[in-house]
Amino acid sequence: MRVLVLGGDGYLGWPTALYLSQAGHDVAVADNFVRRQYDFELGADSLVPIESLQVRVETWRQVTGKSIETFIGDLCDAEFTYQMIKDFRPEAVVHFAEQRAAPYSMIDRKHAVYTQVNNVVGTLNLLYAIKEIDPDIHLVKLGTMGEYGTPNIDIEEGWLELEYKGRKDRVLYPKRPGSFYHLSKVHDSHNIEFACRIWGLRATDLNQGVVYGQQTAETALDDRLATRFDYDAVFGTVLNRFVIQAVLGHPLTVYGSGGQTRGIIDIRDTVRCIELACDNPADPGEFRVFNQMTESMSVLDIANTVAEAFPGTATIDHLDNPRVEFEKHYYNVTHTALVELGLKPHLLSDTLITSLFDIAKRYGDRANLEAMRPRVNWRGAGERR
Ligand code: NAD
Ligand code: USQ
Repeated sequence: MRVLVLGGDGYLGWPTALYLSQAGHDVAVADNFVRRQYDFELGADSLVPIESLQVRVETWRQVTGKSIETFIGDLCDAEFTYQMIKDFRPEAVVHFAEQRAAPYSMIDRKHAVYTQVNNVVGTLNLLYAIKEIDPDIHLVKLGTMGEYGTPNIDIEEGWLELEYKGRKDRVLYPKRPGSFYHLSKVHDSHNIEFACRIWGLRATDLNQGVVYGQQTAETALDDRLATRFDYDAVFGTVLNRFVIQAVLGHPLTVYGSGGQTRGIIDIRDTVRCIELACDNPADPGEFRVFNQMTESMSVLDIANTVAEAFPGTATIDHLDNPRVEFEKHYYNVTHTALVELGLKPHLLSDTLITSLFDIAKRYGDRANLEAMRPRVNWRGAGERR
């Protein structure tokens, strides 16, 4: 299958492109490298060094003999987006190419506006390009579990069967997300559902939980194929941060009591889920939602699990929560659709955590401890203009 991976230079897009290429698909990646610019802006960097996209692709060719085509440009540039779809003629488009950090979107007005414009406009350009060039293309879009928030009822896979005053309907699951970033994903979901409904497009919205891990079988083939390993308080995600903090002798930074519970998933399952979604496309006109997570854990449980697996001493620090979120809440998520398609989840294990400790140790001297403390506060006034 011809698969175009948008955001193919990022933490998840790059390993996904390699996984699909290794599985025999014809793969192209697109990116505008804005993720590398956020690092310059924030004075942060991936703990594991990453090569340029050109070196990555050339290394992949040397190691496997397989080629990956590249498209360098911005999805918000409609001309670029249309031309790329016309040139590559994908059967599936996997869309990772968004600003994905909740704290980044909460820095101030400018970053909130940037995040929503980048994410919503990029996706809208893509929907139009698909509709006008080849409406049969299957859009596989990365959404997020955080779109739902933490409602006091079970979370279903995107849709809810509702009975109200004696009448029944199937409605999009009500959303109450926790950042302007997460809201951008809700806006995307509505736009995509609308495009499926009015133009008959086919789409799968993957509401993914927090990803952890750094290696896949393919990225491990050569150091130059490595993907990012972020630990800073803006882009570092919780489990990866705790692993790196333990290795650096930094207290594990649990925000508030740590009772907030999230869906999590191993990066090796992420890449497999994408392949499963591509191999089993949505029907024309169908807006399909899968909850792409394999287990739920509270932040404190994640911290305790990492601390217990750590061979030395790891301490836990409860910081004042910089975010506005429930720390005590109900959380029960349906996530069976991908398993029914064949996913065999890697649940969080000491073996995986130990392998992450080894990676963190190897590159620990690159860490900047200044980047560890959260500086973005949800209640902050932000930039005034
Ligand atoms: P990332 O920031 O590492 O990768 C995103 C890539 O998209 C970057 O390389 C960036 O340069 C590119 N990009 C952004 N805007 C673009 C634009 N307008 N045009 C072209 N390229 C653009 O993020 P990631 O962690 O790989 O996440 C990928 C996707 O998965 C995101 O949509 C994110 O919301 C979703 N997701 C991530 C996680 C996680 O834990 N990392 C969890 C759930 C969902
Ligand atoms: N947290 C801590 N300490 C930390 C970092 C985070 O307690 O040092 C807490 C946060 O307060 C939050 C939880 O851990 O309650 C998760 O935070 P996170 O930064 O790991 O993840 P989040 O902001 O939700 O965003 C990440 C990705 C995003 C993706 C999302 C999936 O950056 O792209 O959409 O995970 S989900 O959370 O399911 O929406």
